[in-house]
Amino acid sequence: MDALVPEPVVMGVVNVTPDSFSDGGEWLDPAAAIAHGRALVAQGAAILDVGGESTRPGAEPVSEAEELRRVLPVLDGLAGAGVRLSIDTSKAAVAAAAIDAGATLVNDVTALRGDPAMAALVAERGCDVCLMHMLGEPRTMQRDPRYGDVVDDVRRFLAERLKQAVAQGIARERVWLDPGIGFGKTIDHNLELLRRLDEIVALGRPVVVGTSRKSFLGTITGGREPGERLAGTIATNVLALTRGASVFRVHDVAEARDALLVAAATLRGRWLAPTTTSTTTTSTRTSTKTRASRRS
Ligand code: HH2
Repeated sequence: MDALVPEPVVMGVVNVTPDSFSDGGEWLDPAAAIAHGRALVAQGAAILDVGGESTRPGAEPVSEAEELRRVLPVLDGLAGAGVRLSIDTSKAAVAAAAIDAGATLVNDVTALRGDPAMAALVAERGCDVCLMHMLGEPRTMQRDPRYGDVVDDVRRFLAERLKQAVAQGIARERVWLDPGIGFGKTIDHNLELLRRLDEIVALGRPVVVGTSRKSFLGTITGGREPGERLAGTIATNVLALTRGASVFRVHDVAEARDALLVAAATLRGRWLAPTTTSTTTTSTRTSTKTRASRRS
């Protein structure tokens, strides 16, 4: 099995929001967001995930017009940057405009439940879609989340959403799955999902993991702020790789990419020339500003 470990795909996060839990407000200006996206490409991102609405615990929804206003100039500015573009949205109108601007992946944290028009749009436009598990909705999801067996429950949910997507005309090969780390989960739920991620991978579709800077990493390490959670992010990404995850959604692309390439080469027992290039060093970059986290 180890001989088959593919090159990990690193998805860099471009949050065009005032209130994201780790970098809110840093890239709200379109020019800053475009420059940030280009920097992530230089660091080796294969995908840029552009989002205009925070999904942190307690976040208030954003209107369609505002979300479009935030993400469209950034997608336009990043088209031609040499990587795939993903739109992190649960609104079909935002996804449609993003696809027109060059996005080829819809990252929908509601797994096509947020907007009744989303499944038909994805089917018609033939793009890839990431279906993520979330218990409840961002405003309330961290209020005492409960499961029978968290891994069984999340696996069943994702299998059902995959079935529904296919029933609505989306090709099975276009669907990626994500356990939704931090979305209606306690620390123990997150850890159990990561420990038994192979059970989600067994559904037979690419698995995306998003642990980057999330607050369970801060809590486990004794109260680290979001900008101090890179080591925890890398540890969880490498472990997720060993359980078969293939796409890693991160804020700190250069470091995650290097760790994942070395871990994948080690699992395989041989290295492959990387298909993404990284032209930045990881040792001289300044750390991102820290901010109190509200995500578990
Ligand atoms: N996590 C966040 C947002 N989108 N999409 C997927 N597929 N998986 C994730 O784990 C995931 C996601 C939250 O992180 P971030 O975008 O940095 O924060 P915010 O939602 O506050 O903007």
